[in-house]
Amino acid sequence: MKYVVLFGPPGSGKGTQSENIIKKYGYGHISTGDVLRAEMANNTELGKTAKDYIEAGKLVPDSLIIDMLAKTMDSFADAKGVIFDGFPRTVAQAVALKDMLAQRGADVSVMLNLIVEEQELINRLIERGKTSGRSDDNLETIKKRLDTYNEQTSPVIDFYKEDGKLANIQGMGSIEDIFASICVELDK
Ligand code: B4P
Repeated sequence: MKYVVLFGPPGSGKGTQSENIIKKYGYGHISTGDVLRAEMANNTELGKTAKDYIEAGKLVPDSLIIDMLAKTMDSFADAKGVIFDGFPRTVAQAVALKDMLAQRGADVSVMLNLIVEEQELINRLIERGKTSGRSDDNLETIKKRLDTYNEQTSPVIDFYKEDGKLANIQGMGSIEDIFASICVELDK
């Protein structure tokens, strides 16, 4: 089974390309952002906690995210592959994922790192904010999310580089062209 980490800054196209991968490869999918938004919509305890972090452009604490992910891992037992979309976002999460997979005799197959210029990220998220209704898609929060990414999330790239799993993907250009580059990596 392939375990694929789909990685990149906010607005780099993780959710967009996950949909394409699911359609073509039939992999299972977990987006920590989607799960958190569902928890927020249902006003659960986790959702109420997550809301404050998300609206401040910060990361939800590792312990909550790791527990959340651990609960879903076994639901993928029969899948052909699994896409981790927006997870891990810290080195501690990357270590936790490695441990969770090792307990199942598995490991991450590849980390797809979507590379997109900062101004393009801002433009995409402002554009998405016009229709998404997402409380974190406004300029002030977008800038904080990018700072959070640069400080806490980008070190995850080195973690996977050292582990021999890093595949850089040019994330600027058409959704189709970017997906074609992703397929080259997944078909290896
Ligand atoms: P996420 O839901 O993961 O969202 P994202 O990073 O904003 O977006 P993504 O990269 O998926 O972009 P998309 O494809 O939609 O996270 C939200 C928040 O949840 C985080 O800020 C954090 O607070 C919290 N969170 C989530 N996971 C966490 C974790 N593991 N630990 C702690 N906290 C966590 O693309 C964006 C837009 O660009 C779309 O409108 C799309 O149509 C457009 N687009 C995509 N590709 C394009 C292209 N090639 N050209 C032009 N436009 C494109």
